[in-house]
Amino acid sequence: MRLLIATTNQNKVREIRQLLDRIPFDIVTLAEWPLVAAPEETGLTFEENARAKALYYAAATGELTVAEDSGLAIDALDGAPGVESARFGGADTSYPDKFERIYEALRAKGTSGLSEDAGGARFVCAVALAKGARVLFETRGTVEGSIAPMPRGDGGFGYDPIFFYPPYGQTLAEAGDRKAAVSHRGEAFRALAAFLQSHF
Ligand code: ITT
Repeated sequence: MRLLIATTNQNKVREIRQLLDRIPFDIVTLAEWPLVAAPEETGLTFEENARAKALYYAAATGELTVAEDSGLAIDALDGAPGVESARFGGADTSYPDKFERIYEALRAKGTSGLSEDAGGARFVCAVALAKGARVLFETRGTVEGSIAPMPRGDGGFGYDPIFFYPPYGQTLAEAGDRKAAVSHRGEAFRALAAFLQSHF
C-alpha cells in the first residue's frame, strides 16, 4: 500500500516520516507530483484546512492521502497566529521577525511576554486521511505550553524556539529527539498509525 504525505513543508515531511516509520506502507511525497499546485487555505479551523488539503491532493493524485494543518495558538492573543501561523506577518517574513511581532503583540496586551503573564499557548495539529472524494479518518493532537521570554534552541522548526514546554523545562527547539514524544504532531500521527494498522 502507498500513502501520500501531502505537505509542501519539508520539516513536516521529516517529522511525519519518523512518526510513521513502523507502518507497512510505502510513503510517497508531493515530489512525485511537481505539477500539482498547492491549494489555497481558506478554512477558519485547522480541521477544515486539513480536510480540504487531504481531499484536494487525493483527487489530484488518486493516492491514499494524509494532510495536516497545524499552528500555534496563544491564549493572550485570542488564539493567534492560529491557522495563519505559516503566513503570520506575511509569507516571506522570517521566523525571528514573526517572533518579534508576537512579543510586540504580547507587550501591547500589557503582558511582558513571559510565560506566567502571557498565559497558555498550544500547538495544534489536525490530520485528515482521504481516498478519492471521501475522508476516512480525522484526528487532532495538541501540546500545551507557554511562550518563552526569548527564543531558545536551534532544533525543530517554525515557532519551536519560542514554545516553552514546562515538563521538559525547555523550548521544543531545545528538546531534540524528545519533541516527537510530546508534540501535537506526534499525538495526531500516532493515532493515524493505529487507524491505518487496524483498517488496512
Ligand atoms: P502545508 O500546508 O503544505 O502542509 P504549511 O507549512 O503551509 O505546509 P500549515 O498551513 O499547516 O502548513 O502551517 C503550519 C505552520 O504552523 C508552520 O509553517 C509553522 O509556522 C507552524 N507549526 C506547525 N507545527 C509546528 C511545529 O511542530 N513546530 C513549530 N511550528 C509549527
